[in-house]
Amino acid sequence: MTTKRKKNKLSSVAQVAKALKKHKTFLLAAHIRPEGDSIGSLLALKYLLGKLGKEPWIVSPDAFPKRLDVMPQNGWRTLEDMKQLAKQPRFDACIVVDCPNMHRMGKLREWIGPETKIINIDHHVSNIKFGDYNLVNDRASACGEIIYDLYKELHVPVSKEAALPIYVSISTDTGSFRYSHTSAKTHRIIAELIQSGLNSESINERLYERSSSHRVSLLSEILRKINIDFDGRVVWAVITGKMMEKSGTVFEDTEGFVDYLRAVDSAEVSFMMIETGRNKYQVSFRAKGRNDVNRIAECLGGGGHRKSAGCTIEGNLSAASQQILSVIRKYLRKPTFSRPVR
Ligand SMILES: [Mn+2]
Repeated sequence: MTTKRKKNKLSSVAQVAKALKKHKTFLLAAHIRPEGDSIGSLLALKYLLGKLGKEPWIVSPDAFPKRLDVMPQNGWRTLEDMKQLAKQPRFDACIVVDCPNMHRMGKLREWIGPETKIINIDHHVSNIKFGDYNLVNDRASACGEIIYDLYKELHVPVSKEAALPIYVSISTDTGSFRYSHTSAKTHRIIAELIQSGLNSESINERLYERSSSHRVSLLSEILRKINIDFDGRVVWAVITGKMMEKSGTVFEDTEGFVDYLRAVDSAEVSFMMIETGRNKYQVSFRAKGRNDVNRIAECLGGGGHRKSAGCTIEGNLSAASQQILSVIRKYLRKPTFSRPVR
């Protein structure tokens, strides 16, 4: 359906700003199971397009996650909500954020007709530049940072309502300004948001200090069952559907758990396998130092960033985990695999 698109061509912030001015009705989309960067970027884009007098529609295959309710949910539509509408909107353009490929959009892909322009805004190194416009900057700490660039390019002041989602986007995707690609520019953007009145302390409290007792009890079970391999260089764990059921948790409650594995001092590569269906696992990878988990995830049909990536894998637990470990073994052994730290 997208055969006529000029793929693989990068676009500048100015070119995408021009495209935003050109069109009227926009579908704003992110990946399935959206997290802080996706949702923050979608909301900040929605305010930006509103200021330009456009008609933005955020549509997601998923409901708004409760743990991100520090951000407003009004205007968030699920595919189910869209089905209830008497008249379906026609979109001139679709802005896809935080998606390395269109597959990550899930069922939302079906909403993009051949005449709909695709504006791909992303910071994944694995992005395949699938859009008519590809504003892909793998140096950006979060998509929210690229949306901020669009505000500047279009001379739209970052209002208080836009500052909040931009902050959430950057804060969550950088692990509170700890991970790679957290740059001087990242901190300058945050300084500007705080200067304009954003209360980062209360936002952080609502984002990071509200684990339910169910989540904590699931975490305690996982931490008792971590696997340490390759002389401590690889640390991994599994969350089964049964464990979630027993603790009264759901998939979104597991967000951030992989970072506890990464925090083990000897861990160079860590991964968490989360059972999402029968013999189906969502795998999150994290790397420390010079390791590149994007490569590992790509070998398994996924992708992401150098320090944080993911894939889905099918098969029974022992076969699936062995498959992952064998790919990791391959990359951990190759010294040429590491690239110099920028
Ligand atoms: Mn992101």
